[in-house]
Amino acid sequence: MELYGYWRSSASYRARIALNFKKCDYNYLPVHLLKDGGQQHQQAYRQLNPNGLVPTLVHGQVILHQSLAIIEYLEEKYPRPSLLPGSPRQRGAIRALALDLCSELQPLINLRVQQYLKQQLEVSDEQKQAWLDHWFTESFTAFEQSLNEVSGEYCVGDEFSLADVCLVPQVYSAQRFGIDLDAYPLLQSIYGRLQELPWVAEAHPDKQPDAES
Ligand SMILES: N[C@@H](CCC(=O)N[C@@H](CS)C(=O)NCC(=O)O)C(=O)O
Repeated sequence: MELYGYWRSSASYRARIALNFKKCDYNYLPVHLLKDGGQQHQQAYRQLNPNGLVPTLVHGQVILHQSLAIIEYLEEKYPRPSLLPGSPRQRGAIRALALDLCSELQPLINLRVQQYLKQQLEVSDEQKQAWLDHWFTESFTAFEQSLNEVSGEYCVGDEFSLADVCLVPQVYSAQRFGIDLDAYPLLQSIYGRLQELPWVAEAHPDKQPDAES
């Protein structure tokens, strides 16, 4: 199994956590998002992932893009331990929280969006930071409210799930972009607990072969 990714890409980080949780052996193949004009745009890579985004999973004849599709593929191939535990109601809550982060927040703060703001729309660094602050605040305020309803030890109840897989990288990104997390005590305490899990710790960007200081 091969995972094409970038050390501090949140979507790659999600896939790494899921692969580790499922105890899958995989080769990690770095795609540098900034070098050579962005290796994700090179034709050889776009043949694997037409969107020019990481991650991509290759498993035999299977080539998959979209981290949530990759994770659902792993879930179906290797159902135990499950990333969608609990009742239909809990699984619904898990999927909703995962989508809140992966479909609503992350696309707004992605590298290509930030590059477009800077290069095409010529916004200042202050305006770009205001953009990031705004979307993180919108998303994390709602997420904290949802956690009040559905969390236990982890995002949904007391079992690790896909929602936790998605939360860790988004909090890492928030810290990287200097977002103040004081208003989200539940989110912070769950994040702290998640960091101690070995399959999460091993997936940390700083532990990847392409990590830069
Ligand atoms: N929805 C996609 C998002 C993938 C994505 O946005 N990847 C980012 C890194 S987190 C990327 O490759 N960005 C490169 C770019 O914007 O040029 C997924 O979950 O796989």
